[in-house]
Amino acid sequence: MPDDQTGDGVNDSLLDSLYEAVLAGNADIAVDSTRTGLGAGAEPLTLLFDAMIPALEEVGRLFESGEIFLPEMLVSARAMQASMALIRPFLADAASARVGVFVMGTVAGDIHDIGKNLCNVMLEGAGFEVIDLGVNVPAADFVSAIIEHHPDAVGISAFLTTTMPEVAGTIAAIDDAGVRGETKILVGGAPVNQEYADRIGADGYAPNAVSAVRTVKTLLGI
Ligand code: B12
Repeated sequence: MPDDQTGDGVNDSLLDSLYEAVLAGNADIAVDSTRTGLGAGAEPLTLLFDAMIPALEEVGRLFESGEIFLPEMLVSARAMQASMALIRPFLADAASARVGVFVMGTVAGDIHDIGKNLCNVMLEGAGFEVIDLGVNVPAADFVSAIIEHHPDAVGISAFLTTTMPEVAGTIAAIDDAGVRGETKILVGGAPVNQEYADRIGADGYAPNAVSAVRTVKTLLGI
């Protein structure tokens, strides 16, 4: 069961029901709980970080230990995405001025996008124009996007240990194409860490969407 870690007074039973709904993959209840919470003035980030994300972490643990299988993981992901759609406007509309352009994508071979999408929403909320290349993005497409959009920063996301080498490969392709220029490269995703980011020559790493915004702003001197 999640705690009200942010202490903004959201009813614990609402957080519990949202947590259980995402865990069980019940999108209807997840959406209902999210709507009720938002209607009662709950902080969107509390719903995310104290209920929805812990539920997906538990889903990952249950999958790893063989207690649930891919279909269960999929319905939980769908419940999370349905709830995130309600939260998105609260986070994305916060910015008053545009501070930069951010190109984001999940590497080739990888279709995980919930974490990436959450980063996008928070970046938009901080004033970035986000160009989302989607999932399963070949290194060459990151290079083309840099040539086309001249972004202030590029985010490369990976969620599998098997697709982590694609992060390094993408940075190498950007370097080889001679388009790194003034662009800062951030990397992230569940298996990525600061040590790996340093080793492959990324400019920054962040473990979650909140620190992704903080890190890119620091890198760009905003
Ligand atoms: C949901 C999920 C799925 C969904 C994805 C749906 C979707 N649209 O994304 C589905 C069911 C499709 C799926 C499929 C698979 N999955 Co999966 N999945 C997960 C799960 C449970 C949750 C991931 C998630 O969304 N977390 C919530 C978000 C909010 O957190 P996050 O992803 O970490 O993102 C945050 C940070 O990482 C950071 N961040 C993310 N991106 C970026 C980018 C930048 C630039 C920055 C700065 C920061 C940043 O900010 C985010 C927000 O705070 C994880 C378990 C886990 N603990 O991560 C397994 C997990 C990632 N999956 C796993 C596996 C094995 C698979 C499959 C191979 C299973 C299979 N046998 O087919 C397939 C792979 C398909 C493929 N080719 O990509 C393993 C990976 C193991 C490993 N070490 O490689 C995990 C860890 C589960 C486990 N414990 O075994 N999966």
